[in-house]
Amino acid sequence: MNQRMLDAVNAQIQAEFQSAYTYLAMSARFEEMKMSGAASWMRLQWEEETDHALKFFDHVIRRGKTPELQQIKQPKVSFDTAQDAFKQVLEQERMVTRLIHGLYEVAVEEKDYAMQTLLHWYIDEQVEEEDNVETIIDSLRLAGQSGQGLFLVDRELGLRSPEDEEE
Ligand code: OFO
Repeated sequence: MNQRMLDAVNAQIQAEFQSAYTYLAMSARFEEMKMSGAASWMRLQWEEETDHALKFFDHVIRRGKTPELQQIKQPKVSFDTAQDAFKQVLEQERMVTRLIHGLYEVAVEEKDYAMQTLLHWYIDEQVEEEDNVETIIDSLRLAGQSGQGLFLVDRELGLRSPEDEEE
């Protein structure tokens, strides 16, 4: 792995941890809103993003290099409805998708075939994540902002478990 590739992966490790941190802050906000299902969903998402960061971290080490961890900023989280929150999640995931695609372009330019193979997993993962979040936004739209519909969606979000996630 050359220096350009390593710098790009270090930046992506930061982005994954940053994203994880934002989800944890969103989990706290949902706890405050007494939506424990959505809070639990966000907490699992925090775990998943942390795993994404570690997958890059381990790959760098396996390739005989040393990851250089970068600063994680304070997450700015502000929303009053679940629909708003999940729209922000979708924006965030679309941004991560762009970063992953950018990283793939670097891997192609640098002829880093091992990195390209690793990134196939992330590219697929992003398609799945965006799709899941769009489905949640649709459910929230149908449920409306209050009442039983929202209660049911929150309960469903709380059913997400680590076993649902593919490695
Ligand atoms: Fe959902 O972002 Fe990681 O890769």
